Amino acid sequence: MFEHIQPYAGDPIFALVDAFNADPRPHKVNLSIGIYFDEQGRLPVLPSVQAAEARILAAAGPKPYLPMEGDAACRTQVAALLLGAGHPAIAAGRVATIQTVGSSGGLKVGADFLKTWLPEAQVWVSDPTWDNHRAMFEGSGFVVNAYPYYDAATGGVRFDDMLTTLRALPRRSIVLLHACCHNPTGVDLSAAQWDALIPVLRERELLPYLDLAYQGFGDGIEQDAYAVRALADAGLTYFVANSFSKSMSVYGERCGALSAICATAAEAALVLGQLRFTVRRIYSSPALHAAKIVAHVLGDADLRPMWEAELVAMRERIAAMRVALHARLVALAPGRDFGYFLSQRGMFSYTGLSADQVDRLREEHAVYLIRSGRICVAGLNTGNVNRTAEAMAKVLAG
Ligand code: KET
Repeated sequence: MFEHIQPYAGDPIFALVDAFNADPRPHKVNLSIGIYFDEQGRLPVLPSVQAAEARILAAAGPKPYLPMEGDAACRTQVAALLLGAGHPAIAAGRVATIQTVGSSGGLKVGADFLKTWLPEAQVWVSDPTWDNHRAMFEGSGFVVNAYPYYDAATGGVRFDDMLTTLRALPRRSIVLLHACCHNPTGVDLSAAQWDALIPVLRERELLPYLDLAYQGFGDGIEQDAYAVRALADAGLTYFVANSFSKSMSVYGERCGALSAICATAAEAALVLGQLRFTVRRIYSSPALHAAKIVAHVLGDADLRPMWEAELVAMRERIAAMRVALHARLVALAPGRDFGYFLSQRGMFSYTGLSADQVDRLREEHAVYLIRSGRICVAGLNTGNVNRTAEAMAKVLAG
């Protein structure tokens, strides 16, 4: 029955985490997966989330099924977080938000929905992007193409080439965009570039699909929602999948959402209905505990500012690690340009290290990063940043 099954090569990110965990070297450094670790190298439990969970447990409530679209309070909070409370699109009933199983669940529900309702469309992702984007959309039956994005020569965005490619796409093409903290490069569009991109999206009648997995890790909760809000303000129809895995440090709880911002309330109702059906036939309904965490943290007058301050502290610690790594590398490998560590945003930096150099870092120095050369800066701390810089300098020296 199953003899013909091809072995699964494993996911490049999760496989590396397994290899890291199995590595007996005590000084090993994990810069592989996009997870925020604290100064002690631990996965933090945010006090705001802890307080929310204490309240949830104290209430000792029953555990019914949630509806297919998820918890109402959670969905309301998410829409307000993304667009800003009282945004006209919300007031007009043009936003259909569903709570999903992580933002991965949201991306996938959206992909299946779009394959049903825009079956001829093709998907365009940035070159490069998170590997799972391609896998997810191909898994839903789409042809996935790449538009120019990262410019290795300048460390910036090939913005003109990106626009030229998007201008030539058939109408109703699906364009996946990282709303902030681009994974894997850490290189984002500026506000001015978003403003220049929006008319192209509109004129070509493209469907933007935003992925917002790192809200708060770039410049701040509000600033990192610039793209989400600019598209809404411009009256575009688009999707946005957002995650709380990183921003609330609740990876395994699978807290995420998918929102469709539509032209009319009637369209939003149609989209919501079909999103519900899509959920029903995949996993029926999302998780109750995830909904309660998100609704409490975002909706409570005491917990919300706590969480926002905790997010600031995570962002600032990453920024301090960028500065520390940069300073050490400049000292150890003079004449090379490491300015990208300071200009790139969010959890990731794209080092330009080759796959061979990445292998050497892992094998000779127990420093783990994925073979594209992406490092998760949030895995650095004052205890391992110098070692990491020394290892990188040695590998760069040949
Ligand atoms: N989108 C992006 C851009 C992203 O980097 C991740 C996770 C997700 C969505 C998924 O988030 P969630 O809400 O937990 O389903 N990225 C890291 C972990 C992973 O690969 O799953 C990573 O790139 O390391």
